[in-house]
Amino acid sequence: MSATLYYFDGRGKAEIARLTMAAANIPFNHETIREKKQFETMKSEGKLLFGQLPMVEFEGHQLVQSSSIARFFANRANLLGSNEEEKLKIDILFEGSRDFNSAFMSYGFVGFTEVLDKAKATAMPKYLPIFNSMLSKNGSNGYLVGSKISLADIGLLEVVLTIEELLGQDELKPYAEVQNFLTTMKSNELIHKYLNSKLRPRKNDEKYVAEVKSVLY
Ligand SMILES: N[C@@H](CCC(=O)N[C@@H](CS)C(=O)NCC(=O)O)C(=O)O
Repeated sequence: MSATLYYFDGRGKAEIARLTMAAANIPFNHETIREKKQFETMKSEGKLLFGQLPMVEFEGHQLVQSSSIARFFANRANLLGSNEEEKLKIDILFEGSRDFNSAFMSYGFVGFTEVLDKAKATAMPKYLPIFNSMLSKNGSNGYLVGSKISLADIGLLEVVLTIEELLGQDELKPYAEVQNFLTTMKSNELIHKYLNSKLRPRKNDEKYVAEVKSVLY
């Protein structure tokens, strides 16, 4: 059964859901919210538990909260670990990746260069060495935990793709394990297919920021 994702015409808080549905091989289509009226109608129909997007309709569920949506689909595809220790590691590393990713979430909304300068000065030197080290401790096989893709990898992938696109590959040069991880992830057939599809939104630009603001405020 396919899923329907409701979100703006960009990555934002929905991208982790898109990447996870892709990795879990769940077909999905996108309902783009461009006008305040659409958002208000969804809220008045009680479709958004916290009055927020993203929301995914799937098998009668109206799924909200981006990390919960990702966990739900990761669980369907056994991407949450195969024993208690793996499950705990994957969950902790996934949450860490969400914290890391939040450094880029306001890209365009509180300036473009300002967000990148701050991420370069704070989040990147904090998180990249940790993830690099965890990849090394797991045996340098391109995965954070075990020997196959997990939700932790999907979380890290989102932020590493952002760094590569917005700041360039050179930023990753001091982190050989992260570079190897990125190559491994990009060679995953399902991820590759999604990243090269029309479902993958473009990076934030002024038009996108204006559209989101016009819906929310
Ligand atoms: N914790 C939620 C936050 C979602 C969220 O903040 N969504 C924004 C759009 S990106 C929203 O709908 N804001 C409207 C509001 O909070 O009233 C998640 O991760 O899904």
